[in-house]
Amino acid sequence: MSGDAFRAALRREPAPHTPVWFMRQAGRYMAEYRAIRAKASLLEICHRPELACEVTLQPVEKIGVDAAIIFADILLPFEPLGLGLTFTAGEGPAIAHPIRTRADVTRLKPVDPDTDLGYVLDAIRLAKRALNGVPLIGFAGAPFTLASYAIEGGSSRNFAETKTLMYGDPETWHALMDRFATMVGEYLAAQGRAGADALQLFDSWVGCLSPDDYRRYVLPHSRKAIALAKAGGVPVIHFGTGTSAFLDLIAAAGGDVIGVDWRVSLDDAWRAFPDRGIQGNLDPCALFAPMNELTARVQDIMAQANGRPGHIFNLGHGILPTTDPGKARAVVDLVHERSAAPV
Ligand code: 1CP
Repeated sequence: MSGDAFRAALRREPAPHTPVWFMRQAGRYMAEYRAIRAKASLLEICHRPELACEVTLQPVEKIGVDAAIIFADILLPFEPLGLGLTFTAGEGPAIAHPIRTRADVTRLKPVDPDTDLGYVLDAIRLAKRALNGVPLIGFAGAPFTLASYAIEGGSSRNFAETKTLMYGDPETWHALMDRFATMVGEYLAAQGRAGADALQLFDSWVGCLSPDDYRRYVLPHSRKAIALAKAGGVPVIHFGTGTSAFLDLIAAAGGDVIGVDWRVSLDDAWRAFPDRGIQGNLDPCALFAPMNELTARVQDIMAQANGRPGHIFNLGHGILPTTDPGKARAVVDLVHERSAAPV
């Protein structure tokens, strides 16, 4: 069963083949997703467990991945926090009340994941049953990446407002990060109780920091979030992009598996944290390359992992909306063929 491969890799045990899934695997590159999206907004899909469940299953059926990730978004907790969340077509998320001052942090409403985000937990319970043994990943945004959206008011290029608060008012910064760490840790633990087999913490934009800033302003908070998440015994995957300069610090936050992007080789990453699993790290743009080039790149990653237990094949960041689903399927088949134990 392919579910065994993912579960074994999470524990760094030998697996029948290298498990593979893709970040953002349920989404706009799939016609099946676009058909549902034509009838419901992103937030509506998230709020309705039966729709979220349906979208969660699509890449398992169509692409043949070894694990599903629950359909949700890292920004959903902004609704119960009172930040005002909308998604605008083409422009991404917009936060109505960005955080800039200590008073803004004090004003944040308490969040109880079991009630305020209960619809995500319901979707996990539904998907878990429908998946019939295929592992299900729950997820949340890491404190830094969440703080960047909350402070900037949306997506950002250089994180100027985020760093203005971080450098200019460290007390308020740490108060906000501590709030987010507790909330995210409790939310992930609740997803584990609802049935998730693994929990991924997305620190998508943390690579904008220097190693020293990461150590001072982020590490204690990510460590707290991961410790709370792991309390229920469900393994945690800690993912970031642009982290090659501080992989040792990412590992120090405590994840069981570390997700890395294509800017670092798997050999180098594994040297930085020999006692953890590794997830990655095909460039999402490699899926736009001709098939022979794509095959060579997949094989190169397999060669670097060299059959070492604890490798989960993935992209280095989310699959892009213009990707051909046939190419995604081809990568899954290649990884399975090249790693299957001879019979
Ligand atoms: O309307 C749409 O369909 C818009 C696209 C979309 C989708 C499919 C958004 C808007 N969110 C999602 C769902 C989503 N978001 C999933 C489930 C799909 C899956 O993985 O199978 C997941 C895991 C996320 C996580 C997420 N949301 C991250 C972390 C992962 C990453 O790619 O770094 C981030 C940063 C977000 C914020 C977000 N959500 C959506 C947008 C446009 C953005 C902003 C991205 C940016 O700032 O550039």
